[in-house]
Formats: sequence, C-alpha cells, structure tokens
Amino acid sequence: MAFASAAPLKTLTAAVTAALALGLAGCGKQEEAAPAADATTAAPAGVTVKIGHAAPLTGQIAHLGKDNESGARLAIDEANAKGLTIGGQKVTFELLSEDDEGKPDRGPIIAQKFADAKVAGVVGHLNSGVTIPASDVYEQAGIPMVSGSATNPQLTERGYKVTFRTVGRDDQQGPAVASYLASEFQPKLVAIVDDATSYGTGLADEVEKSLKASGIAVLPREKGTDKTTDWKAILTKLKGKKPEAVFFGGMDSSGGPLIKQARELGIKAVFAFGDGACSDKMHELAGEAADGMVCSQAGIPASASSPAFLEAYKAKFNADPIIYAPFTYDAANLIIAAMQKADSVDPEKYLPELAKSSFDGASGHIEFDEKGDRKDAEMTIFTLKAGKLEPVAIIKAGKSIKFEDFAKSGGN
Ligand code: ABU
Repeated sequence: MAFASAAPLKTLTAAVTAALALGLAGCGKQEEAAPAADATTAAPAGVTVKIGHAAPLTGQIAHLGKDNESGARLAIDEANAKGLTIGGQKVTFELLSEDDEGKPDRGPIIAQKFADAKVAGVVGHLNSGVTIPASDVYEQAGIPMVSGSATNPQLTERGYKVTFRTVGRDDQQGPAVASYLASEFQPKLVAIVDDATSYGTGLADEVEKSLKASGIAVLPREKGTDKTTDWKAILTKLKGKKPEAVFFGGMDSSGGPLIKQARELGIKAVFAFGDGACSDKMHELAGEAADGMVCSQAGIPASASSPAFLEAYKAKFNADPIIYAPFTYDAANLIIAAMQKADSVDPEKYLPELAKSSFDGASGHIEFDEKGDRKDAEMTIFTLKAGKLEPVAIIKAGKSIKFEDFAKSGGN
C-alpha cells in the first residue's frame, strides 16, 4: 500500500493542536494532569485516545456484533492495563462502540460521528455492505480502519490508503468452499441462494464462478434479504429442480431457517455456507437439520486462536469467541502496535507503520499487502456433526491441508 499524506482531520481544538506537537493529535481529549508542586518531578500529562468500533449490536446478528465488540474491548482493556506511554505521554484508550444495525446507510453516519469525535482509528465494521460505504468517510477523514470480518473484495479494491482487514476475502473463500463441495460431494447441479447484501451476493457470485469453472451446472440465482426467515416459497421451487447441493450466501440468522425448512420440505441436498453462516448458531436455529452442512471461514477457527487470547476472552466474558473476536482483537492490537512503533497516535504518523505491520496476533501472523488485505489469509472448511462445527481442512497459499495436520504443526 503506497502512502501519500492522509487528509488533515477537521477543526482541531486548541488542546489537540497542543497534543499535535507531541505526536498525539486527532485522537481525542487531553486529560487534565493533577497540579504539580515541582515541575521537575511532575508526572507526564495523560491523554485519552479514542478508538471506534462499529457492528450490529442489536437485531438478528447482534451475537456476532457483540463477539466483534468483545474482541476489540479485550485488546483495549489489556493495553490500558499495561499503561502504555506513546510520544512521552501516558495513553489511556477509550473504545467508542456504535450499533450500525448492519444497515448500509448507517455506515457513513457512524463514520462521520467517529470523525467528529476525533477517533484515532476504527475497528470494524462487521458487514461488508456497511463497511464499504463507511470507508469513504474514513478515507476522507484520514482515519485508519481495520475490519475483522468484512470479506467483500471491494473494500480494498478502491485504492484507499486507510482500509485494512484481518480476515481473508470472498474471492479466496468462495473458491475454497466451492472446491470442497465439488471434490467431496461431486454435485452435477447446484442451487445458489443469497441475501441480496454486498457480502451474500458477492460470495455467491464467487462460488458460482468456481463451480461453473469445474463444469458444474448452476440453477438461476434465488434471492431473499438479510431479514428473510421464511424460505418456503424459494425452497419449494428449488425442490422441483432437484439440485444435489445448495449454497447460501448470507448470515446464520437467515441460513439457519433456510436449512431447517429445506429438511422439513424433504430436500436432501448438501447445504454449504460462507463465514457469515459458519457458527454454532446454525445448530441453535436449525437443530439436527443443520447436521452435515459444510461451511467456510475466511481465517483460522476461533477455537484455534492463541491460548492466551482464548483464556483472557473466557475469563473476561465467560464465553468462547464465536467467529471474528480473534480478528477484531488483532485489529485493535495492530492499531495500538502501529502507534507504539510510530511513537504517535496521530493517524497520519502511525498509518505507514500499520501498513508495514508484521504482527503475531491471536489469529496468527499478520502482514498486509499493498491493498490492505491480509497476506496469505487462511481459509477453513468446516462440517457440522452432532451439533458441533468441526474444522476439517485449511487452505493457505493455495494448498489444502487437513485441519488436524495444521493444528499439529502449530498453525504454520
Ligand atoms: N464476512 C461475512 C460477514 C461480514 C461481511 O458482510 O463481510
């Protein structure tokens, strides 16, 4: 990623202007230090650095949004516990978390709110369809953003300097899940359904391209929305066409009802999904009907994250991460590590360090390519057996290996 200077942030306050001299600009308020009797022994003044986080925190996929938020919060709390000094100032990070409701039009509104609040960086958003329009505002404001879950290629295909992600892309994930479906199940005819979002449609397109390239016939696309939970009309139509496999591009909140209703209608096809529907929620929503499903994630499984992260997450939230928490934890830590390297929380100063990151995170080693995409992102294929999602294979740098071999090798 080539870096020109980031656009200057709007209207700096006098306090922030003073902080700019210390390399602490664009990032929030200067805290008042206690009056010191002797200037030579005075503790350095502290600053509060705001980090934005945005995801759907209400609605059908709030479980995933809260998982994302928890990952970022854990990183922020750990950094604060360490008591970091950056640019000679003691830094306290403050997480400003916003509910974007997974709605594309909320993305730019929240991004502008973060810009007005002078956040120094953003973890998020969760949905590609929200992150992409929000990123226009972050680019304008010069605010680095690292998504831990948005997988649509368009996010990093527009030459923006501030957009990064810690997960892989749907043009990696789509071929991975399509190739597993083709080799394991050898379907001759596949139906593809999507939820009409940027993510669902984009991933379904990638899967369709890959299946067709393998000589597999694909039925005309069927579409719902990201709110659809009644799929009977579409499924009844598909049943008559007898596909041997069905791929759904969408989230677990819609994917669970889809597979449940398919089994109720007697459809025996194998069902496959992408990362948005690759969670234990599928079993919660569909029960035994979800058994046998195949799905992919655009990174390593959350359960294979670093033991230190898994222990800290469990201790703090009394729960295990669902899908993306390791990736939002890493996103927040990447921003903080770049600030430390630059010895500045000024986005313009730490952005080049973020782009050059070489970081061992909870989700593995992370470096970014020139677009802001994670280099050599792993793709994991799962099947759901007896109510549990089990990773079966990892695809990295074009090579597929059994998950147990990947785990034995320590994830390298
Ligand atoms: N990657 C799946 C969920 C988030 C997205 O819309 O990309």
